[in-house]
Amino acid sequence: MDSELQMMGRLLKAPENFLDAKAVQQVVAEAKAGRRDFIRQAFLAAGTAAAAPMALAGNSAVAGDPNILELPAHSRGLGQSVATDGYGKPSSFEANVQRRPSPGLTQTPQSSVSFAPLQSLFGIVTPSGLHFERHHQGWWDIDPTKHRLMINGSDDKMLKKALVFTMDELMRLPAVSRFHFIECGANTGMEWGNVAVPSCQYTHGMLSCSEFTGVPLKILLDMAGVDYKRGRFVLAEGADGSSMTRTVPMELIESGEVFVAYGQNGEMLRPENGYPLRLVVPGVQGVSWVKYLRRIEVGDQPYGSKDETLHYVDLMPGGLHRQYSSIQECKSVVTTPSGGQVLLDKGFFSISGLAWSGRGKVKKVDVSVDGGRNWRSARLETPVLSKCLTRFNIDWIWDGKPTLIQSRAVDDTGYVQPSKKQLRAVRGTRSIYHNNSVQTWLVQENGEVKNVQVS
Ligand SMILES: Nc1nc2c(c(=O)[nH]1)N[C@H]1C(S)=C(S)[C@@H](COP(=O)(O)O)O[C@H]1N2
Ligand SMILES: [Mo]
Repeated sequence: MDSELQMMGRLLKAPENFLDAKAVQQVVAEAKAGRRDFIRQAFLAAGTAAAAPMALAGNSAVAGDPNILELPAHSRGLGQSVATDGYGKPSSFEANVQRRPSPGLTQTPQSSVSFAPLQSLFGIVTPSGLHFERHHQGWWDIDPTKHRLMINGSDDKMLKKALVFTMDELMRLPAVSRFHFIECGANTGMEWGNVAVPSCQYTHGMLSCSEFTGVPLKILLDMAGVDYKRGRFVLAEGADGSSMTRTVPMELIESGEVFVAYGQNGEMLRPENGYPLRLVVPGVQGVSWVKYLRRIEVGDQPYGSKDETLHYVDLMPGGLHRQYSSIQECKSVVTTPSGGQVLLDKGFFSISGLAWSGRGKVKKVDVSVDGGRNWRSARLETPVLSKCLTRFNIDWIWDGKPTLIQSRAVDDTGYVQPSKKQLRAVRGTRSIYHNNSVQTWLVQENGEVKNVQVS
C-alpha cells in the first residue's frame, strides 16, 4: 500500500528522473549546433510547441524547399491497403506523445501514476489511450459478463430492496453522455514545496477529460426504493484489491449529476480507467470516481474509510487536518508554451491552455506575460461546459526577452484562482492535495521554457 505523501517525498529527492528534461537537453543541443530544420522536426515529433506559421513562411520559399518542389513517394505510388488490424493507431511520427510514469514518483508499478501529456493535446478531450492513470493496486481487465453492481443499505430501513445489476441490465436503462474533467486531488502536489518539476505533463498531468456515458445513480437508488430522509450518504466500492471506498453525499446524487459510467469517448471504458463500470462524480477529486465499481451502500453518515482519513486529507499550517475537501476548485494552466518546450524564434505565438472548475463553468481566463503585473483576457473556445475542461487561447508576440507566462481562471461563482502566495497563506506548505494555484513558466532568452515559482 502506498501513500501519496510518501510518493511525493520520493519525488522531491528525484526530480532528475524526468524524461522530458533529457528530451529538452537534446533539442537545445541541436539548436546550439545550428541545425534548425532538424530541430523543427524533432520538435513536432516531440509534440511540443511548433513555431507558428508566420515565423516559418519566409524560410521555405526563399530556400526553394524540396518538400514543395519535388513529388514525394506518397504522391506517386500506391498507398497501404485498408487497415486489417481493425483498431486504428496514431501516426508513427507521434510516437513520443505518451503517458509517462515518473520513476521518481513510483514505489511499485501497480501503485502508481502515469501522467497525461497535456502539452501535446488540443481542444478539451483526452484521447482514451492518453488518459492519466492512477492505480492503488494495479489495473484489471474484468470480464463484463461476470461483473455485478450491488445496491444495498447500511441497515434494512435504508431502502426497500437490495438490488444486483448485471452489465446488460444496466445498459438497458436510460443513459446520459456528458463531458467532464477528472483530476486527482494530488495533481500539482509536487509544487507545494519549492520543487519545480520540469513539464506540465508532471505538474498538471493527473488531469483528463472525456465524454462519459452511463446511468444516473439516482435511477438505480430509486429502483431500490431508497428512503432519502434517512439515506444521506452512499459508500462506493471498487472491485480491485485496493478496497477503494469513498463516501459521496446524497445531495450530489439527487442533483442527477453522479452516474455509473460504462462509456468513455464513444466506446467502452478502457481497462485502466475502470472497465466495465466506474463512478463519475463531476467536479469532485479523482479518488471518488471509483473504478471497477461493484457496490453502492446507502447510509446515514460519512464512512471515514481509509481513503478518507489516512489519505486524501489536507494538513493545515496549524497541524489540523482538513477532511472531505472533495471539490476541485477553479484552476488553469498554460500548456503551450510550457516547461520543457523550446521556442525556436521570436515573433508570433498562440498561448494556449486549459481551465476548469469543480463548481461549474469557467467564466474568464486572464493571461500575464510579465509575471502577474498586467493581465489580458484570453479567448474561451467553445464549448464551455460545466465541470469540464475549457480551452483558452491568446495571441502573443515574443520579443526574445525572458518572459514569465501565467494564467488565472475565474469560475461562474466568481471564485478567482489564487496565486501561490495566497494559497500558502491559508493552506501552508505541507499539503499534498488541492493545489490550484497559478502556474508560472519562464521563457528564457534561448527559447527554453522552465517551470519557476514566483509569489
Ligand atoms: N477501484 C479503484 N478506483 C479508483 C482508484 C483505484 O486505485 N482503484 N484510484 C482512484 C484515484 S486516486 C484516481 S485519481 C482516479 C484515477 O482515475 P483514472 O486512472 O481513470 O485516471 O481513480 C480513482 N478510482
Ligand atoms: Mo488520486
